Amino acid sequence: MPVTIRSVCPFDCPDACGLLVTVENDRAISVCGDPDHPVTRGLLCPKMGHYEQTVHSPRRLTTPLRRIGKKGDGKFEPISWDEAIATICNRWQQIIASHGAEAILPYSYAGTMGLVQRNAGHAFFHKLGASRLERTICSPAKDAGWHALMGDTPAMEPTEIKESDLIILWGINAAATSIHAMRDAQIARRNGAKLWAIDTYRTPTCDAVDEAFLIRPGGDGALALGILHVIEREGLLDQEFIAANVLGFEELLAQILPGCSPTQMSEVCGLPAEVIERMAREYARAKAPFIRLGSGLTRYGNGAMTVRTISCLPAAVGAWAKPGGGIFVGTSTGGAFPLHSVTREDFMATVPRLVSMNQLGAALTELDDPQVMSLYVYHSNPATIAPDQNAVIRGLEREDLFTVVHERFMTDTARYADIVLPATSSLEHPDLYRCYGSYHAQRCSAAITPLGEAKSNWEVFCLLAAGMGWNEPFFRLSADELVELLLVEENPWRSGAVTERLRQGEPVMLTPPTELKKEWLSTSGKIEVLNVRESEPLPRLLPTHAERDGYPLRLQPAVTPFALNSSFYEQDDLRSKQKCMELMMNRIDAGVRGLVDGQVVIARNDLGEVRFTLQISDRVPAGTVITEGVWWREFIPGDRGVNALTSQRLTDGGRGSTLYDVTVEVKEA
Ligand SMILES: Nc1nc2c(c(=O)[nH]1)N[C@H]1C(S)=C(S)[C@@H](COP(=O)(O)OP(=O)(O)OC[C@H]3O[C@@H](n4cnc5c(=O)[nH]c(N)nc54)[C@H](O)[C@@H]3O)O[C@H]1N2
Ligand SMILES: Nc1nc2c(c(=O)[nH]1)N[C@H]1C(S)=C(S)[C@@H](COP(=O)(O)OP(=O)(O)OC[C@H]3O[C@@H](n4cnc5c(=O)[nH]c(N)nc54)[C@H](O)[C@@H]3O)O[C@H]1N2
Ligand code: SF4
Ligand SMILES: [Mo]
Repeated sequence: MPVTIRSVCPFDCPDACGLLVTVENDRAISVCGDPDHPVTRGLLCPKMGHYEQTVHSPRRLTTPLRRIGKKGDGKFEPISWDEAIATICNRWQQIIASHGAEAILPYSYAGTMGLVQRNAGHAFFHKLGASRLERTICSPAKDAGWHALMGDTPAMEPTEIKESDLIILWGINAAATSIHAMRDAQIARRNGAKLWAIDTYRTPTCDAVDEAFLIRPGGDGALALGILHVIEREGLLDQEFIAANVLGFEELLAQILPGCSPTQMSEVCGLPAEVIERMAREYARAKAPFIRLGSGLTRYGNGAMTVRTISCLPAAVGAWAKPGGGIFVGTSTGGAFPLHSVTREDFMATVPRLVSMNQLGAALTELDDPQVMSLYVYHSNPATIAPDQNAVIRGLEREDLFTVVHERFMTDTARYADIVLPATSSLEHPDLYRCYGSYHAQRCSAAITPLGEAKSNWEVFCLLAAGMGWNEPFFRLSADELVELLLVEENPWRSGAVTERLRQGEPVMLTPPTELKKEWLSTSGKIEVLNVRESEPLPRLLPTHAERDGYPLRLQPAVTPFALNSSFYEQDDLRSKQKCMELMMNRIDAGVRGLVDGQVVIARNDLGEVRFTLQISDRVPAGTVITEGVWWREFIPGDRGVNALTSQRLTDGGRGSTLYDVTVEVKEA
């Protein structure tokens, strides 16, 4: 008899959907969205509609493996867990003796978002004394930009979008990446709200709004400054709100905005001056304008400043004071669960060096004192997703580097491993989930037993701790016991009753301990347009990195609705819905280069060369080229994916990746 089991989507998405999994004979046979979940309300994205095909994929790794071929060839033989753990621990003990523990580098990110499994290695590597990884590939520039203006102010309730009369989907491909926000925006639209999208090309989201504005990559700060200039010039500022809530608006008016006329800003952002003026008027006159800010525009050399500048807009027009008005950047519910009970910073005897995950290529090929001698990768696929793929692969090819990869699939990274360990999927281990697009949380148990000999992240670190001869009782706890440690005390975010419902596996809403949109948790208690603690005290125009590069086209590695970073490429149906390594180019740029639709082309810059199939498309403005998806090398025509063109440079704040801040030239192959 099939049974239905509640679970949670583990992927790096704002929504952490509630799942109903139908299980028969210990197999997941179907998955659907939980109709009673406050955010999901029965709707899953296309990626998760057949999650059972990922879980039971014939491609799943089911035993530990030892490399028998050349690094990268993907030739392995099965070994036992005992042998795998002994091999790893022996090798690490030798490395620690000869080079010190900092020669070992963990690399993990967000293959699973569960609080226990995602952070499962921290306690182990802290005790080992390994180098620490700075986990900043996604959008730390967004947090840095928000923090510079708003301090620790928590995000507004995202569902207020339904009460807005002007919704701006700014640098977010919500139809692909935030489908529940998109659904709420459409509800508002049916009630009369106007929807805008601001993007660099015509995404599916642009097709679903009233008006789409296509901007030059990295030009959003200029657009926001131009809008502020017009709002001030036309007397549309909310002086009363500013006087009561904002610090330093006069300085912005006096020192920055005079140089930001729509004509001047038009040159930077590419939108005509009259469009900037119209946007400013409509924004300022809306009753409750709501901006939903994505991460796309943060992955630039000026990303943090862009977020800070855009976030000034709701303050300028007093949108915060109105139901449905404001800007939503992302929730952070760090206070709700005592994560240090899992991550155990107290296990560190000293504080080892910090290595940026965005600079893995440099870490493996250039870093010394000590050189990185071992890399342990879990729930991440850096050979595919990390910037500067050529440098990463040069590092992974090093014969003297001992690489271990704990994975569900034989990824590009796993192909370079000395030892591969099979990982469970989220249906095979318990965890506690929260998310960054809403204030909910949910716990779940395993729905099926692990496939083959697969083990969860936490189980592997317990085995490694035993293999190192440690007697620490912490490493004998079960994952469920760790979940309990996270739930143990009630706190302002969750009462005893809410905690009890969490224990039972129900989705619950956490309560931010401050009054949203009323209290500004900055040093001064105000929205700090002027922040003298920042190296840049005022928002102003900053250039992207690409402006200093010599290539004529801006390249963007954008997302696809049918994959999530390099996850989901194992599903044949999802893969077949994507166009493999396609480069979208405007016909003007193609014409100048004598390129035709369907032709194989090479995009090139100082870092590498990548083969694409050209698609001439009016969805892309001249000067920009787009490719969607982050493909596994086994499926692509050339030898390198799009990240052979992206760089290890960092953002202006937050030390984030600048994956979208890229220039190339494109020629026939
Ligand atoms: N289907 C799907 N869903 C996903 C993912 C996925 O790969 N696929 N990835 C997940 C992850 S890890 C993340 S971080 C989120 C990211 O989700 P989003 O916040 O939506 O971020 P991105 O998709 O990176 O970029 C959003 C949009 O910004 C545009 N953009 C790029 N540069 C600029 C710019 O300079 N200005 C403006 N205005 N727009 C710009 C891009 O074209 C893109 O359409 O999505 C998550 N959800
Ligand atoms: N070109 C380009 N590059 C990008 C992006 C882009 O849009 N374009 N997006 C960037 C962004 S925003 C992000 S956040 C990063 C994401 O980069 P990653 O966090 O590396 O994400 P994924 O590519 O999804 O790889 C996750 C891997 O974890 C494995 N996995 C899943 N669950 C488990 C588990 O429980 N245990 C273990 N051990 N393994 C598991 C999956 O099989 C998968 O191979 O990529 C970045 N890179
Ligand atoms: S990827 Fe996001 S939208 Fe899709 S099921 Fe998971 S949480 Fe929901
Ligand atoms: Mo991300």
